Amino acid sequence: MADSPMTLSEHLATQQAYLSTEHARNVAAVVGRIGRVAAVIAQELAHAALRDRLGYVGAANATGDQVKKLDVWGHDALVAALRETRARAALISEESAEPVEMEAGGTHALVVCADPVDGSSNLDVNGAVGTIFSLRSSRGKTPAGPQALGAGTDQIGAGYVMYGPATALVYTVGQGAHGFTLAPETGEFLLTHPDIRIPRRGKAYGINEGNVHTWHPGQRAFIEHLKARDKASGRPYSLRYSGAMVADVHRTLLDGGLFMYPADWSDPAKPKAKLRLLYEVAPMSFITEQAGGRASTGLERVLDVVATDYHQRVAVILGSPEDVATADEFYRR
Ligand code: FDP
Repeated sequence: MADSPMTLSEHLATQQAYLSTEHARNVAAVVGRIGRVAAVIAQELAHAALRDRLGYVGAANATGDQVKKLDVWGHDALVAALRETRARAALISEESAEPVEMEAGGTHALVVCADPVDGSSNLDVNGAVGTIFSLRSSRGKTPAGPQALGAGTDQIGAGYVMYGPATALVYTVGQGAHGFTLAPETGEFLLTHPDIRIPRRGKAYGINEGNVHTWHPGQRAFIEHLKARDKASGRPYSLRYSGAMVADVHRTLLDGGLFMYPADWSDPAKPKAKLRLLYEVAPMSFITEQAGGRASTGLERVLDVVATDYHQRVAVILGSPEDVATADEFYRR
């Protein structure tokens, strides 16, 4: 009989050697706790239509998006879960304009940046959604929230949970990207995708093509390139887009290709991006690089972009390294 797969907590223990002792303990506590709250979120999503949890609350969040009932519920569930660990010092969340400061947990306490329910436009149509998180050091400072600002390379860990037909959790502490699947009968995440390696090139791209007229000319030319027929290089690529970043990035990590959300260049003096740096693009870019992929804004490496605002937005092109390198070339032409 095959050995039983490693649980998330067993796997977190194997990663301790790659982090300083104090950080390692806190990362294991926070990721383990996020795993447990994810199992609860998965249950809530499964029952949302039955419990009248679908639809909007009738207010906008810090970045102007209309908030859904499950966004608020997910934020509250995450805050409560993190408060139960002693490893956290603050939470930067899509659903809160300012950091949620928590009782300081010592020099190695963590600042968690999270989008509790990402892809919420999929909620009311029973589509896949996710939770994204990023971990940084509080450096023992109070308030801890400002310690989240800085480059993506400062992240100690990152991960996401995808609520699809199965609930999947992928995380990194800078030593590869590892994927787990929730066993509903035990509530445990089990290692099903150890050391994910993204293919060097893919066959599909994900982008909201309805925005084509707002794109940078390099972005437009790149998409035309992907659609052009060339048997030798495997083109045309197929279009795959779910509308939830977590689901689109998860597919891209496993199958290769690209996930893109380019900026709106209608006013070239002020390009406007949509996705948020701290709790969407930086963590997903960290995970992608750890899987052997690449993540760019078209103009620079995402992880080098310095956050100066909690809800800063940034363009992203991430996925198979050779595909992203080709996209960058189109931006330079
Ligand atoms: P959503 O607005 O539904 O929360 O977080 C933003 C996000 O979803 C991503 O998950 C997703 O990739 C993107 O926005 C979808 O945006 P479009 O509807 O503009 O394509």
